[in-house]
Amino acid sequence: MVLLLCSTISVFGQTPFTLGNVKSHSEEKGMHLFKTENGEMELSLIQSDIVHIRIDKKLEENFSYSLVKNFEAISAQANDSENQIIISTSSLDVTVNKNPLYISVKNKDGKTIIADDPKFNTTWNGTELTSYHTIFDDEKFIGLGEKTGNLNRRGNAYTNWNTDAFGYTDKTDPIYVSIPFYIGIHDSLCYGVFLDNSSKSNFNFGASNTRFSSFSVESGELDYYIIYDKNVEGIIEKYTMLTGRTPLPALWSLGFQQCRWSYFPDSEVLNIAKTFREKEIPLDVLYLDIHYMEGYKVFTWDKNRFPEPKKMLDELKSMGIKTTVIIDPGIKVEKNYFAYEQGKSLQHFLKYPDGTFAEAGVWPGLCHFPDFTNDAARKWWGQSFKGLVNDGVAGFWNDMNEPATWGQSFPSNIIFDFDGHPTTTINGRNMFGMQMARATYEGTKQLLNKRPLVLTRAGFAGIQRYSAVWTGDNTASDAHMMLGVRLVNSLGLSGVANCGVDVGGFNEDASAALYTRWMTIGTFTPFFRAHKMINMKASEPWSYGEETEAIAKYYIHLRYRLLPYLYSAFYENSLTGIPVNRSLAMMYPHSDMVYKEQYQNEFLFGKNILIAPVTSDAKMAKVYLTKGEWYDFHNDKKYAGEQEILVEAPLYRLPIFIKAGSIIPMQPAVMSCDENPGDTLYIHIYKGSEMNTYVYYEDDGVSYAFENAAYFLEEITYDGAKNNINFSGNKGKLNSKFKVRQIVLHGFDPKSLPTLNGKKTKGHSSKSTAIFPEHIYWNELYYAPKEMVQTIVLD
Ligand code: MIG
Repeated sequence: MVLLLCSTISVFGQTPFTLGNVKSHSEEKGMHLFKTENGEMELSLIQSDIVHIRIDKKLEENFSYSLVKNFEAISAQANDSENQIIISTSSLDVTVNKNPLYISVKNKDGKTIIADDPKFNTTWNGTELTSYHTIFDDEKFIGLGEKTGNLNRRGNAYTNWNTDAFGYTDKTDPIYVSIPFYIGIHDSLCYGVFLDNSSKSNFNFGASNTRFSSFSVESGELDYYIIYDKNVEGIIEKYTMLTGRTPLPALWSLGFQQCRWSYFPDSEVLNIAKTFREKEIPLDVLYLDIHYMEGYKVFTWDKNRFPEPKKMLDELKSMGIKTTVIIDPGIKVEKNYFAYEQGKSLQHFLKYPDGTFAEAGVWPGLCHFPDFTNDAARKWWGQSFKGLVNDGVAGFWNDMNEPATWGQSFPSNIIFDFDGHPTTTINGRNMFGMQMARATYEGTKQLLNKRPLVLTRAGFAGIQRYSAVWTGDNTASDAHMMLGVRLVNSLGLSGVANCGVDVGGFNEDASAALYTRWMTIGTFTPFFRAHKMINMKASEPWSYGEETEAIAKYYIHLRYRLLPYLYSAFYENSLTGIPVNRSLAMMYPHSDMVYKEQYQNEFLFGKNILIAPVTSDAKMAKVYLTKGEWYDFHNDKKYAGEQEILVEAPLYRLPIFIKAGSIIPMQPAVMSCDENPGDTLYIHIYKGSEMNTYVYYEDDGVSYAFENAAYFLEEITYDGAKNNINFSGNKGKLNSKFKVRQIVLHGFDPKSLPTLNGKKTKGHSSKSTAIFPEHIYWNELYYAPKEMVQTIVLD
């Protein structure tokens, strides 16, 4: 019998119905199977604080690209009574009510974390299957990856369907990447939900209603995980345990990157590179957009524009510059074009149900598309980079992989292999970009035998294992600059730490002020690349006049000084999934202030540096400082936390604050990561009262030797109460490239210098040069700060 939600609602014979009452329950090795009037549910715990639930009319074998492996059920105690079953672990009590079936999850304090709406619970509406949850009055929602809108997603609904969204705004949904994972926050607790289904899904966080939040799939089973932890960091760690973490990126890919649609011919590319060097503006990566190819055919070079690619790439290399080329998924249908002929004879292209190759128009004209969900096709694709790798290309930029095609509609009847679990566009579309990036990553990693740079526009949950993500075709506006900060912060909450935006804005011309401000914010973005659309004003740092150039140069230098700190943050991310850019909501989820529109863009860059992004026209900025004490990075002025402050914020002065007790390693600026930064590592310590441990990590930056402990790793502990700094000694097998370590103390009294590993130290006062060792005053005209920083240097 179908349990009617409301007997009067019936749309053309389709009446929404729920799972209904439990008819039978069985358990095998911790896996509980419930058969109900209208469907089936499997429920298990895969560890004490992660619940795995699957619901469908009839459950079948499941397959997931997002998970790093299959997670088995653990055995948990189950108490079966007439109306309910309670499954208990050391962290959770999961109650399954039987008549009708609905679930609630409580922590050990008896507080409800998440609970089905008792009436709607899990509902079919046509083929759409929805899980409804009671919404808490104070509940907030963060994450869901690359989604526009506010930090707190309450009151909004979103769809996951990878889409080429040129000219998107703060309201456009969906855009390029889909990550069906969010974090709910209420009653001083938090939880995560990961919906593991790549078909189109919808999330409603109390949009147009005050009763429930919900998530649904338009087809297939509802397969989801409820993740519990005491804090948001713990939830992200567990989510990335399920879906994977980002392997250490090449150090050079964290330097400054310059792009444009498109630099050509070769002489123009070399000119850009030389101008960076002449102007002493650091640069590690230059990009070649679609014009480098012959007729937009992937894996080819345009012979007129780039007659000797290897020679050009070698010349760039000698300047310390790596080259990244764009690679689109569409392969031109053209007789005798090797990629087409191979793909055709090996049958690696996506097909229609009648076995003919699917086709769509893109840049090269009519194209076929590799089935990246087929293992053999992925390997073939990966090997196709051989020529480019031999020429010396080190970075691979996967664009248009939503996929984007002229006309925007990739038909729904295309067959995807799904690694032996054939399906159609309905499940394949959202997975296409991620599997393309995977094929690119796996292939180029093998060919290079070094860490490749892979950048993708589309992706799905788990994309962080293969590629960096950029947020597509943004627009040169203040609103977009701020939206970009939120997108990066939200991607970080959703497992993707290595991400960035087109700094300066892709679409439309930026004003000098906007470009300048964006470069200062871009400095604190994990992936730092300026890019510009065809026929628009260029976006090199010197394109907007002298003042902009001076400020951009200063901030890019600052980026390079911070590389030891940034690299250590990526190292931490590779082990824990904790992002590099951290929305304040990650550390302070229960503070109402961090969600206010005025403050929602603030984030920590790494563990210790608070950035308060401001618009281009602002002269002053209101900043909310969270708990603890904070130092203004520009002048060492100390502020108490948990207050709103007003600071000067002209273009050269992005509001940057350092948490008291912080340890921040910095190096002298270099023109590229190929250049030796010199002998001295500067370890900045900001006086505080609490104990703080910092893990400093260093390796060769390019190879995989670190997997065999060829790294330098040291724990630095600063104990404010004991006024002692402790160095653990190297825990790896590699010596540090820095022979000298200089400790730079901020906010300390010269009369009470800290001890070093318990021993007395001497120091000498230094006027201000510590934070900005070489460059802050090189152009005083524009931005010498009024106050001087008082620091003490311990050699
Ligand atoms: O149809 O390759 O988002 O970064 O410059 C546009 C040209 C194709 C879209 C990308 C953009 C890139 C552009 N591409």
